[in-house]
Amino acid sequence: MKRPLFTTLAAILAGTLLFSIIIFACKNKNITKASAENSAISIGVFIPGVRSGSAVYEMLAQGVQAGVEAYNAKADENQAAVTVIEGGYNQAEWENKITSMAASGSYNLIVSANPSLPDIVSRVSVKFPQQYFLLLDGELGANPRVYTLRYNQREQAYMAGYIAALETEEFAATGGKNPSGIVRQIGLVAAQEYPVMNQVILPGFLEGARAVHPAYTVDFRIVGNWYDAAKAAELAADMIQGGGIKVLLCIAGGANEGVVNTASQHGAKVVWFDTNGYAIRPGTVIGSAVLYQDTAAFNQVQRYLEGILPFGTAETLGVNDGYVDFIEDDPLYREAVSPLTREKQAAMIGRIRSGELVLNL
Ligand code: RBF
Repeated sequence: MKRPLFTTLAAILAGTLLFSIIIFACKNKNITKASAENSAISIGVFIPGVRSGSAVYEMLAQGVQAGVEAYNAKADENQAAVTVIEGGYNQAEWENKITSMAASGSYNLIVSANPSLPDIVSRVSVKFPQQYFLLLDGELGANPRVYTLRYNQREQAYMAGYIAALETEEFAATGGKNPSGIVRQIGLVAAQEYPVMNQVILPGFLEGARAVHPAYTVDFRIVGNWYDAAKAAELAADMIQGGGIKVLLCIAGGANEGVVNTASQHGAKVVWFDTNGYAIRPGTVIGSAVLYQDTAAFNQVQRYLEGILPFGTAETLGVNDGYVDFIEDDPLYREAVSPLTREKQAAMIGRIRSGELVLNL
């Protein structure tokens, strides 16, 4: 009688032990599997062009990278990783490239920036409705998987136009001769035409100049791409020598270099866009109307990683949100521009900051 009872107890004990071991092993396996799956939050950055030479794209890549690093430093598990993919200058290929990124299923989030992306992403999103997108420098409302942030570029261009006209006025007042006879004209060299350029930046630039004097006009020239510095130099030379333009704004990525070189050779001045450009050619670059795309990318990626990025919404941020600015505190600005011009520019910026001058989109 004793033996069977002992055997039964031993069998129960052994069975329980074995069961526990199996459960423990399974649980452990589940934990390992779960953490392996969640450990990489994958973010893909699509550069619509080439990173080098285009400050807006440098800021995009750096901002995403920094946002992910800041998050990883705080998070124990679920670390995030970034892959940057350059789309290249052939804009006809971008949609296929973004489609491949979405089709790969490799990215929890695809980040990109420029005003042509919302249309492309709308089409890709129909084919891959699960894919999440964060788009800067563009606008798209009402797609539940897409968040967009654009900058108030009317303010940015207005501040550029204002300094361009102030500097041109100063040139005329100090007896500068203009061969064309058209004194109140400023220049804009753009890489290509696109809706934001034609409907926001060019009109904003002119509006800023006309706030200095209503007679201002803009000589608007197109390079045809975002890299041809020789072509941009040719256009700038014609504007300066033929048209008597004294101040030019350039928005042409890598081609900007040609405008700066030509301007400095002919005693003309340049207003820089998107980043602080004074150090590029001290004395020639007399204004920097900037946007903080690095901060925007950093902040929005953090929001995404914290699970609070409001997909389906479109935000517009400007001077009073801290995303658009004119750099006044650089010693190279103080050296390049007269105290009176700086004073007038500062007063105008003060009017935007105080809300007296409202430049909504
Ligand atoms: N800006 C650049 O600096 N480099 C580029 O290669 C570039 N490519 C663009 C392509 C398209 C189709 C569009 C619409 C804009 C592009 N931009 C580029 C302009 C950029 O988005 C922004 O408008 C300007 O930098 C002015 O803030």
